[in-house]
Order: sequence, then structure tokens, then C-alpha cells
Amino acid sequence: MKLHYSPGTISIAVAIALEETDTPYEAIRVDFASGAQQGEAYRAINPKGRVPALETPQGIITETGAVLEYAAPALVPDDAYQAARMREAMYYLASTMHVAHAHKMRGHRWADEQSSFDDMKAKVPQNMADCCAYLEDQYPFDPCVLGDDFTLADAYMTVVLGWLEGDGVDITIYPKLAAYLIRMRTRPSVLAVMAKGMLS
Ligand SMILES: N[C@@H](CCC(=O)N[C@@H](CS)C(=O)NCC(=O)O)C(=O)O
Repeated sequence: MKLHYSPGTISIAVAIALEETDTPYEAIRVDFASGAQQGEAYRAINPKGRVPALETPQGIITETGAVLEYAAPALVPDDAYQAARMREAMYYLASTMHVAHAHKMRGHRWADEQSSFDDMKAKVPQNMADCCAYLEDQYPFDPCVLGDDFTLADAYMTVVLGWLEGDGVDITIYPKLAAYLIRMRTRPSVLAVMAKGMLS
């Protein structure tokens, strides 16, 4: 499998899940600095111009949650309730927290005026903090998001929580999240992607 990624982005959740399950993959960096994600060559792989994209023997998959489920099915809980809770957390990260984060740098998706960009950017710390308060209240994070077992939600969560500092949120206000992120950053899978320069 070939994983198209850019360092620090949500695509690294897929790399963590692949490392966690010892699944071989080829990592192909998409150069955001030169806008390669919007170029013709990459758009032939993912017409949305976003990462991740995973090339599989059957074809290409996009959207982090879907890519994760294909890449590392062993990280989906057997229990139906726990599996649904895992997806609940991942859909929240995808549809609410990632979108709140994107308002800092990607305001042009929603508006055209500089004043609108400034306004959206100013709102990011509060929106991300609200998301943190919700997560802190809703999930065990002991030692993993759902409790004992590392699931796909942990790969996803580790990357999103890593954005908080840059988004102006002090994670130490959320003791469970803070301890969780420190713990995840000592996991061999996360250390492996760091060693490959995919996450700092
Ligand atoms: N809904 C997509 C969003 C992917 C996404 O927005 N990725 C960002 C990086 S975190 C990206 O590729 N941005 C490039 C751009 O906006 O030009 C998913 O969950 O996979």
C-alpha cells in the first residue's frame, strides 16, 4: 500500500495505525509548501486535493476514517457498542474538531474577505477548547480513548491533540487529555512515525 501524506496532518493517523499493526507501507510525501496537493498529478490520485490517500491493490481510498478502517481492521473493537463509540469519536474529530482547526489556515474554503479570515482564525482557540472539554468529559482516556484497548480512535486522536498548542489551547487544562497525549507519544508506533519525520 502507498500512503500519500504530509507531515503533521491527519494523514499521519493512518501511518500510526499501520505502524501499530506492523503493516508494511510506502510513504509518499505530498509537498504542501509548493501546493502539490492541488496539482494535476496529485489530483489524479485524490481529486479533493487533500491527504490522506491510500493506494491499495483494489484502488484508492480517501477520508481518514475510511482509510483507517481499511488499513488496520484489527484496531476496530469486536464489541459492537465499543466499535460504535470508536466511530463516534472519529466522526466527531473529522466533522467538528478538524473543521474547527482548519478555520485557522484554510478560511478561503468558506469566505473571501480578509476580515472573515481574521474572524475565523480568532475563533479557533475557543472552538478547539470547547472540543477538548467535550472529549475530556465523554471518553475514559485510560489508558486509551475508549479504555483498555488501542483502537483507530487513538491513532486519530493522537494527531488531532497534537494540533492544540499551535491552535492556542493549553492542553494541561484538560488533565486526562494531557496525560493521554504524553502516554501516546511514548508508544512505539508514534515514535516510529516521529523517527520518519512524519510527526513532531
Ligand atoms: N475529510 C478529510 C479531510 C482531509 C484534510 O483536510 N486534510 C488536510 C490536511 S490535515 C489537507 O490535505 N489539506 C490540504 C489543503 O487544504 O490544501 C479527511 O478526514 O481525510
